[in-house]
Amino acid sequence: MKTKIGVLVMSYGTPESLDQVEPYYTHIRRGNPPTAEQLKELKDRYEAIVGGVFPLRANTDNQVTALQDTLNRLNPYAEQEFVCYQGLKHARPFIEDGVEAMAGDGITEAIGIVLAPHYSVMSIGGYIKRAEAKAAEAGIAMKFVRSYHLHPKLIESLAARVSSKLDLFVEAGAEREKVRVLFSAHSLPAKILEMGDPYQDQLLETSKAVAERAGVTSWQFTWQSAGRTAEPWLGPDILDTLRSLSLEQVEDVLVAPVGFVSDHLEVLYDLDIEAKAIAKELDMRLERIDSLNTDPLYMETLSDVIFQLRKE
Ligand code: FEC
Repeated sequence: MKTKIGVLVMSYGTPESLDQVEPYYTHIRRGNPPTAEQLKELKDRYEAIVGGVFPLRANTDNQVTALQDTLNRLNPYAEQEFVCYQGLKHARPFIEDGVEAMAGDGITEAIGIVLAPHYSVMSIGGYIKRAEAKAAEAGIAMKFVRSYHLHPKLIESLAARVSSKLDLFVEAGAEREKVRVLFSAHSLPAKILEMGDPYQDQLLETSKAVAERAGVTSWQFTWQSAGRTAEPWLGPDILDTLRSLSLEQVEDVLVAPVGFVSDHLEVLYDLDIEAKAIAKELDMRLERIDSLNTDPLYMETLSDVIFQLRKE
């Protein structure tokens, strides 16, 4: 019989229905319930994207299934079988539930990976800390992938997405070189820079590698989706970047949210609705690259780094 190696696939998590938005938001806010106004504002955003459906849930389910298939199809270890478990940061099954499920299935060795390519102590670091604590309690030996932001297959799939959308601008009459490519990612509190956190540098490295691979020279990086708190967040925010580009007479913009791997609120609302509305006001054309979701090259990226870690 093959030995089962657990793979804890971790992702942000999303509510299951509109009445689950409040506990979800409270969890994100570390137990502090949102005000009625904050709650309404978040529910309105979910309703605006797809009328109360939560696309991240099905997308994460599909990514986990596709990853398990890819891992076992490309598996270089004949005597082992990879079994994927889901562990979500802010919704069920929580990270701890995923570790418990592995223990319940008799798994003693596992690898953890997050469906987000760039490391920050405030993002991936948080996932790993929780999984590590639960694994120690459950007696599972676990190793973790920390980042995979420069994996050649990830860069290739992102570059292909940038190129195909640039072709559409050209078909519509724009000059390829004049389309400004905006790489973006979720902002974090600016204090991470003083902590020597690699998040910003890794995002710039991904952006540069994708631009080079796609032959793009007119690009810049911008933040998006900053939290609604009083402390300073990393900027500039994409909405301010669009206003500055308008002053530079830029008319065509392609957004590549390289910090995200799936269609969800931060892409479908913050970019497709909010940023597009500002672009329209500024008389700019704004498009977005397709999300990776279950792209086979993305699944191979994840499998490669898992196999690599297994070898170490
Ligand atoms: O579609 C969905 O239901 C979920 C979309 C979603 C993703 C996501 C990814 C990241 N976040 C990151 C950091 C923060 C920090 C705070 C924060 C707050 C929110 C709120 C919502 C939300 N995030 Fe998120 N994030 C998603 C959704 N995020 C909703 C609460 C309302 C709001 O501020 O908009 C601030 C928490 C605090 O108050 O302390 C920090 C990072 C990522 C990318 C990495 C990852 O996926 O884990 C970093 C998807």
